[in-house]
Amino acid sequence: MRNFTKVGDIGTIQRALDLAWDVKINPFADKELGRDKTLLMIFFNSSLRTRLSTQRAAMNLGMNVIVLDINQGAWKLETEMGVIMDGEKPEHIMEAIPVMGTYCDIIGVRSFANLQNRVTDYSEEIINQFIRLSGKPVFSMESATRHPLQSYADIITIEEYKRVQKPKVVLTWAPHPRALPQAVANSFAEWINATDYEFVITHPQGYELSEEFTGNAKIEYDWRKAYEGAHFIYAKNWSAYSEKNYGKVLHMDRSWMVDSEKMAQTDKAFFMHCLPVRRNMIVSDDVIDSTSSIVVHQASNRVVSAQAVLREMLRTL
Ligand code: AN0
Ligand code: CP
Repeated sequence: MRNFTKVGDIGTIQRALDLAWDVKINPFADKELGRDKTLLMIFFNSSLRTRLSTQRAAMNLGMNVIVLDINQGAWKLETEMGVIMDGEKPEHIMEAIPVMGTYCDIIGVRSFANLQNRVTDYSEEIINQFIRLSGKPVFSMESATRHPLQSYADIITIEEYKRVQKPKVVLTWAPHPRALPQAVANSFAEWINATDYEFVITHPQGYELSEEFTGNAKIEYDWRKAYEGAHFIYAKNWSAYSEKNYGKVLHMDRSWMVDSEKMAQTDKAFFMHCLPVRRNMIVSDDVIDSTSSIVVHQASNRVVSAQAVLREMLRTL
């Protein structure tokens, strides 16, 4: 595997899971594989889990790691082509990316959607520029439209906790005060669609996601019906995707918050969220503090997904 930006890059879900169990059984089995190899992690946006879990995964594989927060100490980077650079930004990605490529063997990139222009965001300009210009294998640490390392960890977590062969998995929109990308929800839908689980997405009118990602999932506007018999409730906020309202917070309807009344409709469902999560906006304290909440274990699996991906990339260097 040269680049990793979506589920198809790693192959089938079964293969992804086999690789993950392999990493889980013995996390240090491949610590020679990364010897004298350097991972460069580039962050255009903040992170807690991705940064720490990916670094930990790389260290388990014996790699050296360099981390750069573009917004803290690096030159501000111009990303537009053909511009007269008389503004704020002293350096262009046309030079910066190939230069960064010379310092490492593998590059991880985190770059969120700017939520201003749907066409620009969904063309995945930033991560594609890294793939085109760096000369090195590139993986996504959340791009404009996807967060594959998160979705991979989510599937590992569901497999560990499921009590039936084909669980009912529900992705529910939940309120949030600021506009967030659709990436986590898109990616979760893309990965769940690659499984044989029953999959329902529930959200208020106006928060429809791109059909490119939702595929054949059942869209249910009535959360009561969606929650009925669910085995996993996966909460996430996202801003509007529609052309007219792209990137907007249409409302913060707090009746969509995941609370114990809603969880009581399920078949003893587990509560999942990628984190960071706003308590008593997305989920009530009593749900996230209950034994049905598996968010910390879910976050711990980010080391496993990152290590499985890095191991595959190291093997093809
Ligand atoms: C980001 C998002 O919703 O895409 C990152 C989640 C992993 N969340 C926030 O910015 C709060
Ligand atoms: N879930 C996740 O990617 O978290 P961070 O934004 O903290 O990396």
